[in-house]
Amino acid sequence: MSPSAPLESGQYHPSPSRPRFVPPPGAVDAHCHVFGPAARFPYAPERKYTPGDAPKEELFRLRDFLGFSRNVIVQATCHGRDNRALVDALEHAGERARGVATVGPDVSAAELRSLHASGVRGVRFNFLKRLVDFTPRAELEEMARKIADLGWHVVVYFEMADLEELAPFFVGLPTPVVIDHLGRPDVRKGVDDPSFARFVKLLDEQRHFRVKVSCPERLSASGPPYDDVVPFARRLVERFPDRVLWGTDWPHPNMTSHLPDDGDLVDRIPLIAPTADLQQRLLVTNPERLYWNA
Ligand code: 0GY
Repeated sequence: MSPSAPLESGQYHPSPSRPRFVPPPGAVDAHCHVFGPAARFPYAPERKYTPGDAPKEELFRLRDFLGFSRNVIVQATCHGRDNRALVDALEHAGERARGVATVGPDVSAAELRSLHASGVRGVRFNFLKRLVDFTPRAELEEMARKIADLGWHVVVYFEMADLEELAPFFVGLPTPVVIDHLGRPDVRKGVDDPSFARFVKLLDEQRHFRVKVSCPERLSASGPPYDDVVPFARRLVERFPDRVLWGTDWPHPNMTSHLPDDGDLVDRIPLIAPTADLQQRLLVTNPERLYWNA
């Protein structure tokens, strides 16, 4: 793949390899972002990082190159509550994309209806201190109440070390809950560590929770090809085959150690979902139910 413009930021891989794994028809990359372009969609003043531009054209090119049919584009913190770049990408993609927005507690019913018409089906609550300032729980609850009637869900991003404190809040949410990036376990502790067992138990008990088996590049201690993350993802896929989602996380904001090769990430899929049936559910059935049939 050759990007249309040279990379200035060095933020995403300029020439990912073509994956050997062929995703099934209709496959969804259920976690990716668009950034800017800043000249048209400025980054939020309150942002904690400033990415290089990663515009929709590059995302759609990557989608096609990797053999995917559809994207779920997730509003990233660097755009704050300004969802214009997301909406622009969704409107250009039509039925080939859905979105997850960031809103405030004061969001109006008309704004939510407009986002829904553009393809938004969820909001994201981010609890990573390096990415966002604290938002009072009452405000998050207010947002969740407002979106529940639309059939939307809440995407949550947190560190597994914070799960115990956050879990009661998640359990009380009136919507489905989608957990980002395997719940961010400390993979050095191994898949049988009690902290991961508690996470699995929470998913056992909360049947409206789902989890993205994404982002090995952020969690791995061993580095590419992220073999140390495979047992975590595979355990979740095999135990919750109807509640897992997969995504590239392109363009991989805040990765400083290396630029992940998106083709290599796709080639991890048969290791975490070893049968055609599991792959179909992970890549097609599950995201379709949540994003296209909601
Ligand atoms: C991700 C992960 C990160 C960034 C964000 O919204 C964001 O800015 O989520 C991260 O830095 O771990 O999913 O994109």
